[in-house]
Amino acid sequence: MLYTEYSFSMDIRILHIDMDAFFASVEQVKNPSLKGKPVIVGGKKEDRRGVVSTASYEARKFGVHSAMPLAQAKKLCPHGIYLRGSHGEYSRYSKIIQRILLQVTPLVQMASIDEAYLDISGSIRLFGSEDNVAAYIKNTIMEETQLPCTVGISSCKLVSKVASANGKPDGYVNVAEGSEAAYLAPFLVGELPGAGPKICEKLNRIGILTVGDLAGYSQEPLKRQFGAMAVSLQKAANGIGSSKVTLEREAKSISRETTFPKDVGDWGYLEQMISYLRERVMHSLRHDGLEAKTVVLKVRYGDFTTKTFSKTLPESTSLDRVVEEVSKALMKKGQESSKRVRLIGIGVTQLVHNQHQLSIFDEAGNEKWERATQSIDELRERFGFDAIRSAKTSTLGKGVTLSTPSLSK
Ligand code: TTP
Ligand code: MG
Repeated sequence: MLYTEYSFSMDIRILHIDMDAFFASVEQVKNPSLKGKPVIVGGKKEDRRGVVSTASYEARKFGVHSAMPLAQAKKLCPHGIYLRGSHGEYSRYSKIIQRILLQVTPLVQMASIDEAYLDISGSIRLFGSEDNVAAYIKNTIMEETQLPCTVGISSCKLVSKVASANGKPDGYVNVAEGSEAAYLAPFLVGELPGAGPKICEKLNRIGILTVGDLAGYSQEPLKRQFGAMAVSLQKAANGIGSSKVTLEREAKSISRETTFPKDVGDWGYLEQMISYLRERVMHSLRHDGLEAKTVVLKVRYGDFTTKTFSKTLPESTSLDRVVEEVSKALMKKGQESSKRVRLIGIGVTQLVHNQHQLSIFDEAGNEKWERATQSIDELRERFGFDAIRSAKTSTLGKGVTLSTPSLSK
């Protein structure tokens, strides 16, 4: 049946991710002998002044926390390992994390060096579920950086942030649509982002201890106490908040990759998978009205060595046919090693806004291809990417589910 008119509504789902004990965890990755030990970043043990930047969860057991004077931390945890920290490294890891997050959706807002909000509304279908999106992010960050993080998902930024804070460390909390207020109700008001000590003290004085107390308090007396802020406080307490993620910058590349459940040695199969991933990349590229100049193949072998092979075209393109030829040549290079493959992916970089108009193709034959591609794109936009499958990817089965699909932009 052909549907000429259809409508659908999509619930907005916001994912918040925050790295666990970020600076301290990076130090533990850099020096694995520190794993499982109380690591305090902020200064050397002999420093008299200064405050704690962060403490590993092992050190937090002794009461050490961010912003505590180092002298006090040393009293609480004299056997701790005190480090000055390496800020260049933290930024480097932050960028790696951001790159991974951009594989899930282009709608990523880095809120600080170790946290981000993602609008995952449009990615859930590809991953199968919200839980899969969270698992993908946690697993990929762990695989690429060895760093733990916590993820919260809800319908707005505020609730997702509370959820991730509450799931720490190495956790995941999903607050279902409609249950935001009930989820927040038992927390102390101080757990609401933005409710600082002064506001909390004022709230406590009028008998408001929990978020639930605040949500149910009558508005008029609250207005007398807090003025205009009363409305935003009660909104927050009811789990109503912004779901708008602010984008940092435009996409620099588009890629798709997948990790196999078992290492693969069959290059015929790998070629089909690459064809499938490439078609998805190119579809997304055209969807955004872009063309690319460089094609990159990424192969992670069974022994965890990762290699990238790339080729830059004389002219930018958005045509599958052109990129297919390049990717085949790159696959030959990737195959030179006889190792089995753990992960494979393909991407395009050096993106420019569409240079070519349908009617002015220089190369004979391209116009036909472009028209055919356009029709396929239109059908896929309407009925989903897998509604049409090319012969090259047919033996992958209907509706490929990538074990770790990656949608990077
Ligand atoms: P946070 O995310 O607040 O803390 P965290 O990642 O160390 O621990 P967790 O999220 O698991 O509770 O901050 C991120 C980094 O920012 C942190 O590792 C160090 C730095 N930071 C400071 O330098 N000073 C501070 O007061 C805080 C709160 C953080
Ligand atoms: Mg953190």
